[in-house]
Amino acid sequence: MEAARRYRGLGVAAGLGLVLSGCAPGAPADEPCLDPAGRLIAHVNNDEYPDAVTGTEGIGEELRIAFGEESGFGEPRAPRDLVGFMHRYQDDFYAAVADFDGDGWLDLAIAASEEITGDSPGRSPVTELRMGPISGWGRGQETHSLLEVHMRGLRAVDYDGNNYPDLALYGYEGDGSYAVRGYEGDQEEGLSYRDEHYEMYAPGWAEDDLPPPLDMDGFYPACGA
Ligand SMILES: [Ca+2]
Ligand SMILES: [Ca+2]
Ligand SMILES: [Ca+2]
Repeated sequence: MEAARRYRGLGVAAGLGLVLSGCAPGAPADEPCLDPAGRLIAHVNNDEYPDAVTGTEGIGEELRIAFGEESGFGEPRAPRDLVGFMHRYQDDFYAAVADFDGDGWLDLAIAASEEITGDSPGRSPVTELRMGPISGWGRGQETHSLLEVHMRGLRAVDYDGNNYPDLALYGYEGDGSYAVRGYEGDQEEGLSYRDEHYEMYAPGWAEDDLPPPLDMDGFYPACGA
């Protein structure tokens, strides 16, 4: 609540700028930053209140977005809440956020999967990249399809250390095997799939197999710094 109050002044300025320019959303006025509690404070949707993102270090199940409101941050929303009405009754949900195309708005990678049953992988009904700003219920400005795999994890990473966030996907390949696949982010191309990040694993834990999560401290300044 404290953080929302502290950043509101900047948020109001951003809202005003949009009204005056009267065009499609430009970059948000405030750069994302890390607050003392380690939350990523950024404009996720295109309103005047900064939002708080947490849980970026796991495999995407723990991601939460608390949208800013007049009275502070609202109830954090989980990937299930953001996936869309049609798919919220799937079994498992994964999401990762980062500005994958470098336009200043956080983008949402999101997947909904059924449980693994039997040896064949099937494919997840939702494997999408939604370009920000992202609405409070997870809708983006544009939606792109990610690889049609049986998703078991999503994480924002940095494969090449080039200051653009990348995306690692963890998927069930069938016969008890899992694979990590990777996209690289780029300001001009957006995310592009890269064969060289394909790695196959026998049964194992996603958290051990995925590349390390994006180093938030390295990517984002401290709020107010
Ligand atoms: Ca907001
Ligand atoms: Ca973006
Ligand atoms: Ca990168």
